[in-house]
Amino acid sequence: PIASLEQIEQTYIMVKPDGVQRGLVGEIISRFEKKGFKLTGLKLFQCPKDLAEEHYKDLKAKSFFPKLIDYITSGPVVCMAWEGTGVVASARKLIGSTDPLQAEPGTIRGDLAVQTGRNVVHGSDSPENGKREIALWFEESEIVQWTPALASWLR
Ligand code: FUP
Repeated sequence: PIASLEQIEQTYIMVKPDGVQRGLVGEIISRFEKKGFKLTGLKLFQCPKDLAEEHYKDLKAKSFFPKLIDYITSGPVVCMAWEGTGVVASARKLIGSTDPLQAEPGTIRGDLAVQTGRNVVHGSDSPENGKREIALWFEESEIVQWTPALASWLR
């Protein structure tokens, strides 16, 4: 059945600086494309410290918070907005557990990372946070609503 509009969610996915520097951007984008989600926003971006702190504000009290902020701001990230039915939970499954050593093989972290503090990718943990994070990392004009052209280029 065709998904009802209410089931269509948005999630914020980000290739972290280690993922960019290790040349994993294409590989990571590819996993979401192949799964069948729709890309609605994409940019390479140097994150300022205040934005990193806002993004991770729920973790402010954690001992690793300063290191996390240093890591996320240490080089460019690739910011993405993805849309689709159940995309939030599905993207979390594709990404795998926070600790890459616990992440299942076949997941992005399970296949491509070793350390929790260098886990290559971020994905929103709820539809509400998906919306919040997309609004935080993107200008409204950077989000593109589009409809596939029904493979008309094949004819
Ligand atoms: P996740 O949703 O999988 O990104 O995990 P969390 O929101 O719990 O953590 C956010 C980021 O904090 C992780 F990607 C990496 C970092 N972190 C640490 O560096 N040490 C920890 O013990 C837990 C998280």
